[in-house]
Amino acid sequence: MSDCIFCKIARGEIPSKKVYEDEEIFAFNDINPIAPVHFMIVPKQHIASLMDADMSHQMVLGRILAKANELARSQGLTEGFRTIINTGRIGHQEVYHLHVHILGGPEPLGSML
Ligand code: DGP
Repeated sequence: MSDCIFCKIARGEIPSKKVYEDEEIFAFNDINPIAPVHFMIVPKQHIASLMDADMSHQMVLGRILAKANELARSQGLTEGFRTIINTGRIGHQEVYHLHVHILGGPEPLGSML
């Protein structure tokens, strides 16, 4: 999707604070952090939401979760972190390009649920 903001970020057309990139996924800091460390991991392939995911996406979705630990540690999160995937209107999704939020910091995060 050429007009998707996260597609543009993943292509480098919109600047971001990059955390990681490989051929399938891109990770970058959230522009409105709600924790001392707050970044997102996205597939480069446009998948609008978890509501649009199916078994054809299992490799890239697995890759995102399998990379989360390494990327969190690279940002100093050695004692744990929170992962959030907002999905659809009811799930408060704002940007319709599937993304996994990774949040953490030196102290335990307050409950967000
Ligand atoms: P949500 O769809 O509700 O899971 O949240 C989307 C997040 O994306 C929100 O925390 C703010 C972030 N965001 C929106 N636009 C940009 C942008 O242009 N750059 C960056 N780095 N983050 C953005």
